Amino acid sequence: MSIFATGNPLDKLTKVVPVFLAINNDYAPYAAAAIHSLTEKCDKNRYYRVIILHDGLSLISRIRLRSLVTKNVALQFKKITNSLYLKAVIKYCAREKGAGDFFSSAVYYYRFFIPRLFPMYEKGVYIDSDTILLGDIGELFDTELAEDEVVAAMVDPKVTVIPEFRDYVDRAVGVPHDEYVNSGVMLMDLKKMRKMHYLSVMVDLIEKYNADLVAPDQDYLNIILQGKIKFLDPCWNTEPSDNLPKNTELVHFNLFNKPWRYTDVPCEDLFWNAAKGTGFYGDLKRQQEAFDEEKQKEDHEKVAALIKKAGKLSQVKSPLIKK
Ligand SMILES: [Mn+2]
Repeated sequence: MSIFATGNPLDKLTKVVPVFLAINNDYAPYAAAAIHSLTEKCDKNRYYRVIILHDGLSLISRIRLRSLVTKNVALQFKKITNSLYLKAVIKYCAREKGAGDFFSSAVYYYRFFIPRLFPMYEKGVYIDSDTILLGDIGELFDTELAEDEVVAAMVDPKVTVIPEFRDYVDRAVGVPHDEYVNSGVMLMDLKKMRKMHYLSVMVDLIEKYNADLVAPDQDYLNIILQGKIKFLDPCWNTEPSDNLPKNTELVHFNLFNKPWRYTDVPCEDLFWNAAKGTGFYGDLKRQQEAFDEEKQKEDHEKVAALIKKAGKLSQVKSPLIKK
């Protein structure tokens, strides 16, 4: 048995690249496509450990995800179980919801449990399950952070182009829109996050203000780490388009036009090629076929409600903004 197979406390010695995803059972098929693309595009001479944070997965999901392991990519499941922090997040997510409450699952916050739950790692990469890799994730892991930088993430392209989001971020979140990052792809300095008690700081904010926000986990990240974020090259969190920049390393199907819902969307081939290598392909095809006009209408209404909510919240200054 190789050292690699003996578990993660030794990962530090063997310089394993830890890559985290956070999913519920519904996201398992998309995560599988992302992981499959990772195994195809990673450096075959390095070792990687994909760690899936979840809130309960079916047996079939586990079997299909497990079958994605390769000689140099290990896979591990970690169920996020009860803690005072999780209870606070679940309570916050369960508060009365209105139209435009898009990100209301506790799973969105799991990425910020990583520093506490994985003390054996000093650094880690987090990727959303709606991503596809075109390059080696190890290169993102190798990105150097300056002494005062806690995470590396990319300025959110949707926020720059949608006026309601831009105003919301500038006024309600209180972070200049050209510094506001997307939390879907991050290099995290776990040591620094532990040192500053990131999770505890976030939960304190959640409990103190119970604030109504558009993208809470991401808004808190930007508030807590303002001025301590390295801005990643856009190649690591690229929007799907028919003319992808040549240096694209990762495509993020963020917010709209998910290829498992719609046909004829940019970069759908990248997604389906990756999905083909997973046990979920048939399920995903059926899911897309079942996404009829009525469901598409619902989806569009949800997105419109999210944008409207951002516009409404941008009218008031959030109590979260430090005076
Ligand atoms: Mn995403």
